[in-house]
Amino acid sequence: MLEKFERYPLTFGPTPIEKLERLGKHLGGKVEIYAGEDCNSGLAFGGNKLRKLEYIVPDAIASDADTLVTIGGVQSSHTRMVAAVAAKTGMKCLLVQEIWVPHEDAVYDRVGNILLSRIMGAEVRPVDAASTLASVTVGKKALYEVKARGGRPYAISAGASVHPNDGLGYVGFAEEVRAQEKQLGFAFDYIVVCTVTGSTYANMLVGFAEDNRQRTVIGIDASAMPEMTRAQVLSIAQHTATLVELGTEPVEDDVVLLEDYAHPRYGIPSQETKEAIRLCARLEGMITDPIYEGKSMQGMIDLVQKGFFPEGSRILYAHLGGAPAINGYGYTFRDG
Ligand code: 5PA
Repeated sequence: MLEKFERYPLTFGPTPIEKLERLGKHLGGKVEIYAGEDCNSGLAFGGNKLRKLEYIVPDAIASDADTLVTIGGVQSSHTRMVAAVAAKTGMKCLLVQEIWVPHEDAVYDRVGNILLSRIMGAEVRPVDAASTLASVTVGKKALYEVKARGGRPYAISAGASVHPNDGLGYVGFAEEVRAQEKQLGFAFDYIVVCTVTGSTYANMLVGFAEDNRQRTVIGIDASAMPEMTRAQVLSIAQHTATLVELGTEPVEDDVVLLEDYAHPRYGIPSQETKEAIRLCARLEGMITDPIYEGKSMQGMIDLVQKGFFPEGSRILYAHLGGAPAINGYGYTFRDG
């Protein structure tokens, strides 16, 4: 579905899929759990944004931009990835980092993702965020500022979602998994994916709709604004379906977004999220973060324990990166 679109390679290529044997056993051994996607690039620890950015960078280059401008929370992984891509493509980078999350660690705005962005040479601008409207204004101001300095900005939205081409990367993920399934000799019954700005999930859904498996992709909301996220997932999925000429239009019932795991709020892990992070770290040596992947890990564990997946199911946990954020939660995990 993707041949006609230009791609700027930022990832290694197909990412390995690994069986989480000990976690599966610990949870009763009735289902098989696999993970894939975490180690997808040598750029600044990789992650899901790179797949999206591979199809956005060609447009930025074609527009003759010299500065990538984007927005995210203080421990945004997305802003870190945009900083890495700017470095790699020889552009400048301005990052608006909004204070979305109340935090316990005094160094929250000095470590993890934001630290890496600074090291990669991005200009990092922390701002207080009062509302979505305020975010739009701050974003616009940043663009004006780059222009006023004589720069040529290219704006990338939060999470690289809602860009006309952001969907292609995760349609590609589905194509990649289908090829890997041929080698493995079986197909996954379910795919579990963390969801915030929506395009990772929305576009996996489109990719797996190709062989009618869209409802086996389970989105775990980490935004704590599930209605907004659900609407955004559907609208992105419909846009991408048209773009790749899927031939069918995703409908509301295709969006299986579970909202029980985002509490108490975006960026703050619940007791259950912390337990899930520890469990998968201790059984598998696999690191998930308190903002995103820890919540989808918690969701998957809970769903296995509840018997949501029929016995014998093979589940693919899409690990979307994000681990550097854990450094901002040193107090939370001070005793392990
Ligand atoms: C993010 C997003 P979507 O935004 O495409 O739904 O992806 C959710 C997600 N896992 C899942 C990780 C590690 C993520 O970083 N991160 C945002 C960020 O600013 O980093 C866009 C919110």
